[in-house]
Amino acid sequence: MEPVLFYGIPHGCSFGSIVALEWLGKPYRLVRIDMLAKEKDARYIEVSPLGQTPALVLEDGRPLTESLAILLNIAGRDLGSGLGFAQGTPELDRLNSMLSYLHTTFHSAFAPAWTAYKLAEDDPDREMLRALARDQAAKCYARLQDMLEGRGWLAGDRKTVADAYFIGIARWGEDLGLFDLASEYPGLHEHIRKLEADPGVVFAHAIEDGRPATSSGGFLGHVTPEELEVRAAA
Ligand SMILES: N[C@@H](CCC(=O)N[C@@H](CS)C(=O)NCC(=O)O)C(=O)O
Repeated sequence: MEPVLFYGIPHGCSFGSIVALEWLGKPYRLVRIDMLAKEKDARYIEVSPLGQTPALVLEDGRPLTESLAILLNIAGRDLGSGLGFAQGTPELDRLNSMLSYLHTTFHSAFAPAWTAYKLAEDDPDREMLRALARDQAAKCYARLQDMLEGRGWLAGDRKTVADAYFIGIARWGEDLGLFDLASEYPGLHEHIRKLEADPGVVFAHAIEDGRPATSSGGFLGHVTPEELEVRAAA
């Protein structure tokens, strides 16, 4: 079977992997995971032992977890797509550096606010956690805005998997009610606006929202975890 991506709702960071698959344009399928469900499907845990999305089941049935590994796997499937770069090039160094920053600093900045999201409205820790997330994420938005100054894309002179990953995370500031990005970071908001108009991003939103979605890439439909042949991880 073609690669199968497990993506999480609501608003998981797996959004970026859906966008990257659309940009690649090669056949793939999706499995939808409700991240707020109390019980985790046993087949899902077989693919993703930590119970996190994204996870990609490869053509030979091997599961691949972790966004960066998945995004680089997708980019490496066709370097001519411009989504990634060849080993040993300065362009790949910049892409890897950007992806690492987006994951270890930007994604992590929101963790306290996601913890707060799962707490009761009157929980005494809620506002402290949200303030911490806002403080951390503000530094990231400012740094990303600076890094984009005079550049069209986050890494390289074309859109790459870094832009795909970025757009799945950048929305969290407004999703969580922490920022008004248009007024606070107008330069960065311009990049977000450009990406939001991209057909791959429009497609990924429709998929997450459960609306009819028109693929300009290779989307072949959803499958259930039961329909997959999963090999044990090496
Ligand atoms: N290090 C993992 C983190 C993935 C991650 O944080 N996924 C979240 C959604 S953004 C998730 O699946 N959360 C559900 C849970 O932890 O129960 C990666 O980069 O792929």
